[in-house]
Amino acid sequence: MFNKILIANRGEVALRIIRTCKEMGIKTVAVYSTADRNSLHVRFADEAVCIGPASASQSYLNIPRIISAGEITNADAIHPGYGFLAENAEFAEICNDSNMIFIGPTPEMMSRMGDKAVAKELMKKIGVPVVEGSEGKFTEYEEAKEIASKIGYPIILKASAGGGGKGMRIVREESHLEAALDITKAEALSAFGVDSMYLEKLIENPHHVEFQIIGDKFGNIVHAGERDCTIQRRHQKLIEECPSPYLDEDLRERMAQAAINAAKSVNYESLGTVEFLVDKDKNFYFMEMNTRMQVEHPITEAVVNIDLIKEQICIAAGEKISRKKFKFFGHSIECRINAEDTELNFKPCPGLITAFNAPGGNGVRVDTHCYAGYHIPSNYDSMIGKLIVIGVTREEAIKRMLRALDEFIVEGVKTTIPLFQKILTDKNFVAYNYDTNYLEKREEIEV
Ligand code: MV4
Repeated sequence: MFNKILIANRGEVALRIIRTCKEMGIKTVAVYSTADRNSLHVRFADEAVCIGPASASQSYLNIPRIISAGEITNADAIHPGYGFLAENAEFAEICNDSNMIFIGPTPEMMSRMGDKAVAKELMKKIGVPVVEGSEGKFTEYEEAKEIASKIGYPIILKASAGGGGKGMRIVREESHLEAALDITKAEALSAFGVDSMYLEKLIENPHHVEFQIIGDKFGNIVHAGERDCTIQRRHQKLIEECPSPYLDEDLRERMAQAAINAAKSVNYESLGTVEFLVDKDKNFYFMEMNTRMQVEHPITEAVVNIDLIKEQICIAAGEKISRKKFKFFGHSIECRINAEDTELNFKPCPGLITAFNAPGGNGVRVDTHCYAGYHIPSNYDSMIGKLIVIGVTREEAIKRMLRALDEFIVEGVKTTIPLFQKILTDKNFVAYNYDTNYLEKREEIEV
């Protein structure tokens, strides 16, 4: 097992990883920017190294400084968390070459799944359902036009290096295709450095359902159920729940098998997530595979009673998967509480938290790095924390979430708590009568 892990991240996720390390008897090294000097991950780690100024590109994305911090503190592994460098294959390779094990899959697995067009072709080859579309990648308008007219409009253009909704554009008629392709290619070039694209038929009003995969270095691959992340806004998930109310047992079993086959096709190891869209007729389609821990992992932890980060660390250290069959119990829901003004187009509200009370009690978990007197920096995401509840039934989980939201006091900055109170009392939410356009529709109605 590892002696000391450097956590190449900040905020609630850095804290989340430190907590598991402490329980495992592993020492921890925090890295931090000057904006995070007073952050809890700095206080709770055994050692902390300042790696640069506030801007992420000079600190949490600065590979040489993170590697140096690991070397001077004698870390033998690096956990990337989510975001920042978590899906950067080059970073994983540099960690491993510097004799600090990257806690995640191999760089090869990361780059194969990181190219969404390559991953999709691989899935098609092994019989995992994908949306009808282009074969491989293209950049030229003439090629896009030919494919789109064959499959029919509306279509969606996607950057092969994108993912999570970045570098995507819906095109409803041929006359818009050329301009849309130009803009999407330019966006992809500036965001990812490559402008190759693929396209597919647009699935209207889909549901987002993803499966948690766990693989070890011995070829064992299991799933730990699904998460329904259909409530999103501009590709930012707001609410996640497990199990998905949209699946019946038969569909769940078929999707789980497809997710396992997807992971097997690259001999996947570590934690991973296979994301699907499910359409109104309950057809499902592979979208992408994320090669990292996810923000929403605690709802899976709640229903299967596992520490996913412990599992991930053990796998990276060469251990076998601890459990091959999971017993699922109850229903879990997570709300991502952000410092945002929902009445001003979700404008981020960084600043000083003057009063803070995290809820507790039966079936409630709060993952946060915030406290009264904490200053939310403007340089990073605006997440205050995650509120996770578990109940025996979905109905109980919703009631428990409302009770916990009532106890959640955050003063000094605007938060998304009032929005969650509205959504969780909306009869359409309670009846699971919605799709991925739920919030956009609401916003149209409410303005
Ligand atoms: C799509 C789609 C419709 N048709 N692909 C967005 C995230 C990325 N992983 C895939 N995404 C989508 N891909 C086809 N062919 C609609 C979305 C999409 C979406 C998916 C899940 C949840 C929210 C969404 C919001 C907008 C678009």
